[in-house]
Amino acid sequence: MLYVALPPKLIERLKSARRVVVLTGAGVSAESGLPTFRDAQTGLWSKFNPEELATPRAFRRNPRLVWEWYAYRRKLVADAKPNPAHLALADMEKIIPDFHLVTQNIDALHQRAGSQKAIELHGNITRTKCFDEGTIVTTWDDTGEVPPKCPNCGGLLRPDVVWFEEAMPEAETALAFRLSANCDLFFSIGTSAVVYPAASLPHEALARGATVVEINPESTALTQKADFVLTGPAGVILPELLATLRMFGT
Ligand code: BV8
Repeated sequence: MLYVALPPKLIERLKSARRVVVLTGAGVSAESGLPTFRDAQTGLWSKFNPEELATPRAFRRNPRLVWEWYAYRRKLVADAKPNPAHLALADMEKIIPDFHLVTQNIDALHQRAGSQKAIELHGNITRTKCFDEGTIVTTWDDTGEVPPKCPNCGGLLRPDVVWFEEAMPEAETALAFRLSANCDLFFSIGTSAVVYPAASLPHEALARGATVVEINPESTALTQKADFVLTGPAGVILPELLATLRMFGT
């Protein structure tokens, strides 16, 4: 039973699309119970602005505070489950031959839902690296120090995520731009479209003549430019989109 009436013209585009790129943001994890990046923070963290905490400056100034913020978020992520939005995207990857998922999220829920090729632009909260060497660290002595120390150089450990004013991962970013410039259908799902360079991707697709679809319960910085705007939660709209794709045997 379809709950969401997809515009007929979009259904036509879905049937003819050959190269599909999806960009996701924190909104696709909202129905897993994870607060979005710009949701008001709760409890102990309510007095902090995420954009100020997610910076090298904040970590240098107060490494314990930043480490504990990520430890708190890592626990939320570990306790969360992929929701129907993540699962539908994992299925779309299976049925659309040339499909690529680019995510701004650091929660690895796409991978836990079964997506094989998620391109992580902003890193992954489940990975830890040395602040000084940049190398991934999988085990360290639990001396009770917060943050823990790198077993190799004694430097501070940090989450393997991209902070504001930090350089993006080169390979993932170049691939995301190349895919966006060569797709014929681009979805922007669950993102406020304000963080760059990720927010440039749909414009890259538009500039090359792709059709851009936005899925979000609210309007965003992209809404005016999108060809189709499906207003609602990703966990409801994406399963319907998948059902439509299956109906037309894409
Ligand atoms: C860089 C990891 C250069 C950490 C994140 C001025 C203008 C333009 C750009 C800049 C500028 N000043 C600085 C910059 C660059 C800066 C930037 O863009 N700043 C912004 C704030 C203006 N960018 C950077 O610094 C990037 N690096 O540019 O490098 C450089 C080069 C060389 C050398 C040095 C530097 C790095 C950016 C990466 C930052 N890290 N995350 C962490 O998470 O702790 S970004 C952070 O925002 C999250 O990753 C998040 O994914 C991302 C985007 O947010 P959203 O995902 O969109 O989440 P948000 O809460 O905003 O929105 C949620 C949406 O979901 C809403 O629209 C809501 O309506 C919707 N929603 C809710 N429920 C649902 C839903 N949708 C669907 N279904 C639902 N159920």
